[in-house]
Amino acid sequence: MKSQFVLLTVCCLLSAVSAQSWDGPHQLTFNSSDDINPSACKEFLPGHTTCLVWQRMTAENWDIFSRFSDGGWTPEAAVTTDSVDDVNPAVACLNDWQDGPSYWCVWEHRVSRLVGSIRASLITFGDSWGPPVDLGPTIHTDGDSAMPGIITIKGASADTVWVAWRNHDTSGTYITCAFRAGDSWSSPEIAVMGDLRHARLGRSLAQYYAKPMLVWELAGDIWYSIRDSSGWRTPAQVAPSAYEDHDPDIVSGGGMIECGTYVVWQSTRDGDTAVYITEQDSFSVGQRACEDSAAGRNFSPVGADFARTTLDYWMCVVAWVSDRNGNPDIYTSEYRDWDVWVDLDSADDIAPVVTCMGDWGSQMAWVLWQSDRTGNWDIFGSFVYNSGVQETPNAEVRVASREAAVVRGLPAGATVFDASGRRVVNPKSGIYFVRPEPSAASRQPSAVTVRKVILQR
Ligand SMILES: [Ca+2]
Ligand SMILES: [Ca+2]
Ligand SMILES: [Ca+2]
Repeated sequence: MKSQFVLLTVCCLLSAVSAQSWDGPHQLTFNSSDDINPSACKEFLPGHTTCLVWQRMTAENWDIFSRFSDGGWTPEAAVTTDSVDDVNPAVACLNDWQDGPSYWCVWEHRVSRLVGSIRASLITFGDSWGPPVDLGPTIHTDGDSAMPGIITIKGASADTVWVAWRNHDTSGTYITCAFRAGDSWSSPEIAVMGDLRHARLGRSLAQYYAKPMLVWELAGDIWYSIRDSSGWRTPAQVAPSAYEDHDPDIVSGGGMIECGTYVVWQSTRDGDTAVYITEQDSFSVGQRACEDSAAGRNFSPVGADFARTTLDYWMCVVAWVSDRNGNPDIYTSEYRDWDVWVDLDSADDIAPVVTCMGDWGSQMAWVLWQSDRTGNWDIFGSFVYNSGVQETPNAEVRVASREAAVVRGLPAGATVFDASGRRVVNPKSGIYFVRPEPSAASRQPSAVTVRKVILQR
């Protein structure tokens, strides 16, 4: 019994240490009205300025507000305070790594119970939000929403801003998109038709110039499409499974940096409601991103590009909600910690988003979410720093190539790592890095090649 108590105590200490890697929670709204639906830049941001937007019930309709992290958080700035409901904001950053960044905020502007438009407004950091621009119409019914998303795509001379939203009319349900190249917005175009839900916009895997990418849910499966110059590609499925797959998100790669894109979502494929993530160069296989045992239900996964690891490519932060402690709490997995709680307040903590920023010396991730712990909904956030981990000449874990071999079962004695270099004791199907048992003649781990494999059970 004593040893069990000691073990339990150690586990509690380890858990506390892990969670303390997140500094917070910091309360970011203080209005006694409801502040909900936070959103923040998905792009990895050079410097230290990201933008948080959310909606607040004021004067009996919803309005959009913003704050900027600039070392601390700037005072609130209204994006729109007009007399109809303005809901579901999203924001993206235009940043040339030299001047002050600019940000586009988009949201649903509900003119009536059924009809509205997608509006966009621009701000250069330090100025005020500009007058709103209508990007295109929306039709919504009770309980559904256009949920606009926005992302910037780095170009040779200027960035392109892409916006996508869910729409429907008598011809069916579809995703509409519009883009801004130069000084004007394009007319809306239909990206994907179908009885889809939970569409999210991000960037595809790319070398230097990414392409817009959409994910969505259709009849319990996850699908994606990428837009080439000729239009949106034929949709393809993400990590097919006969079980229920819901609520995908795209974890975008960095702006000027060569790095990939992941898809995260929730699935019942292991018999519980859990969060899964693909590899950055294959959307065909998912690996679990949360605990197996006593993990409760895990849902609403989101992510952002983050940090360089010993595997010499970029890893991401994924945040989600888990109710394993009896109420919704915020959890994350990131490059060094697996299934870490960010906040365990007994209130309802939901709707997380992730935003990451920094320079080559230190990188910072914020998880932002809404909580009702104050007696009304407010926005809270916690942050973590990553000083970066450099590849060293004698690093034990290294990748020989980015190509993965498909294997069924692993060689006896092999050591298995996940994409962030953590050892995996009982790997499920997924993408791993395998180091064979060194021979007696070669006990130097650095002399052993690590192979990337797709493990199929
Ligand atoms: Ca309003
Ligand atoms: Ca909670
Ligand atoms: Ca509030």
